[in-house]
Amino acid sequence: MNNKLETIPFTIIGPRVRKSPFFESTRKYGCKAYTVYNHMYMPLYYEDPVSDYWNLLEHVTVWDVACQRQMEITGPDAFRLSQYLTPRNLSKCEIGQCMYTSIVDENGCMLNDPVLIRLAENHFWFSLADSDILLWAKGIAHNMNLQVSISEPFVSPLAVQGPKAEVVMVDLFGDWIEQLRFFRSRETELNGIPLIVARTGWSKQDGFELYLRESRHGDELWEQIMAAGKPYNITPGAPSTIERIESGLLSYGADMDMTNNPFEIGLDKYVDLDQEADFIGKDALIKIRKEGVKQKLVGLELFTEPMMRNENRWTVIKDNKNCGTVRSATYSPRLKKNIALAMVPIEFADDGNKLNVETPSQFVEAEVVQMPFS
Ligand code: THG
Repeated sequence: MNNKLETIPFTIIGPRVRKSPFFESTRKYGCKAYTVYNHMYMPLYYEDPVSDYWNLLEHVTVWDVACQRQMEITGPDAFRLSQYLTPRNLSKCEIGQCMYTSIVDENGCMLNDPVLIRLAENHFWFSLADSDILLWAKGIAHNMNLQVSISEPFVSPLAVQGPKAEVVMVDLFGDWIEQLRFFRSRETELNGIPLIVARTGWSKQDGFELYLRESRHGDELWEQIMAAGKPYNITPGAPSTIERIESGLLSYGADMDMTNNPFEIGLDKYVDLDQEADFIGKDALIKIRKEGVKQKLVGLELFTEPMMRNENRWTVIKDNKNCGTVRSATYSPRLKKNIALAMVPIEFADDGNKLNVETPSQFVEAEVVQMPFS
């Protein structure tokens, strides 16, 4: 590929796509690229994707992930509806607990993979990936005649991620941060800014998400975290494509979509088909579990020089036949190899299987490897 011939397309910031309460801060701190997620601008990187990645691995980074919008469900039937929306067993979810869930349709196919927080017995936030689940939930609730209120409050997560996230958070909030377990949350405030702090986030480098309840404090919250993180080399950052592929964290729309079921993408352990409660897609998922899946999302190593372009959806080839698709790919600076997530037929999904991948510029040898990559 001749890089000189490439032009870099850009996106104009306009009023139709929403801005997060941290948007002005992200501009001020030099965000160089945004994408759109849940109809909102989301920062992609500041220095460059690789420098931002090292900042995440070695220090601590602050991410504007306000685009992980909340679907709030309250009212007497809030538990019933929330459980009906997901194959995860919510009777095991304590108040204050978070759960990684899937939302599937009647065929057991993925509509979203939110992180849920149970705020009270009948009060849930579904922190959504990039699809319009509020409409789906409203339709379901209306049809079932449930006594619920479903809305999108203007609550905005800000992530603090990296090995030094904990020390920054302790300096800001106190020692209780050390006791906050993975996927637990607590209501708190920071100098009068009401927040929910959870030990969650889309990286495996440890970290927290601060759910901002009052948008007008967005830039103030950002600045306070930046100030507290100064001794620890804090930098602005964003969800890192490189780190999340290394860690095997999935991206809705990239690695999976409405045509995939949770078993194909390795979310088996978040599906409870033996629970008593009914949920959308239960019969379909029971059938799929019985029959087995026909394809699977696997890790691939691609044997070629570092591939810096991240366009994916390349064709996987076996014996001159198309047999799957690369869904996400990146060069890993840490592992010094090209890694990818690819959907392949089940007969080629075992570790060690040799495949090929056709990118726009080359024909690459590849091998199925275990995830997380190492
Ligand atoms: N945080 C919050 N909301 C979100 C995301 C987030 N909504 C959209 C998107 N990210 C959802 N996707 C994921 C994917 C993986 C995880 C979280 C959100 C994750 N997985 C861990 C794992 O796979 O090891 C742990 C899951 C568990 O054990 O419960 O963290 O990042 N608020």
